[in-house]
Amino acid sequence: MRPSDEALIVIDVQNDFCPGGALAVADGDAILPRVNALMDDFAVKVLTQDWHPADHASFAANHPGAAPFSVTEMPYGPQVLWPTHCVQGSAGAAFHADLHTDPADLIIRKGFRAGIDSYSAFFENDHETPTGLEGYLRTRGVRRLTLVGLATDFCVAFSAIDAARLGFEVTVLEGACRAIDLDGSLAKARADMAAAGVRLEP
Ligand code: VGL
Ligand code: ZN
Repeated sequence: MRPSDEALIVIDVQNDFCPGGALAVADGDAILPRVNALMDDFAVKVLTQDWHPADHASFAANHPGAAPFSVTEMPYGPQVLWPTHCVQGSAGAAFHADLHTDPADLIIRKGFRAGIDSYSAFFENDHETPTGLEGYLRTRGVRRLTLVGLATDFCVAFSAIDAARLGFEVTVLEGACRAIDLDGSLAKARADMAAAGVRLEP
């Protein structure tokens, strides 16, 4: 068992990001055995859940004429317009049935404000509205984080970079993640994580 100052953060292992889902990540479900095994190793375990209202501004369907995967300008910067996914209470927003959710200490939901997306588990996409996860981890005495989940190049990378900037020691286990890889986003995310001091391990 890892010491109590280390936490496992499992990012968005939800049906919509797995094969058959609305924003399926290739092989997204392949990470499940390793993620479940890791949960047994860590004293502190947090799951995140992408959790959008139906009128969410990140959905292409809410921008007449916009194609999924196009990019628009939001008040907080550029935003990819996604297929409608992880709508609050839908089957797609539920955790994958094989994910061991019972051992989790905390489930943190993000992206629930209609006007702003939240890739990171720490801050919404304006990079300033906190989710509360930092306070939870600090008050539990956590200093080191291991991140796994979906998708490597969006929610995992944004979470890892924010965590490193907040002063946590961060490792991403790439073998327990899968990427969307939109227009080179995976290579960019890997470089950005490395530059932020995130340790990338297989
Ligand atoms: C994610 C795109 C939109 C993710 C969430 O979990 O990486 N990507 N919403
Ligand atoms: Zn989302």
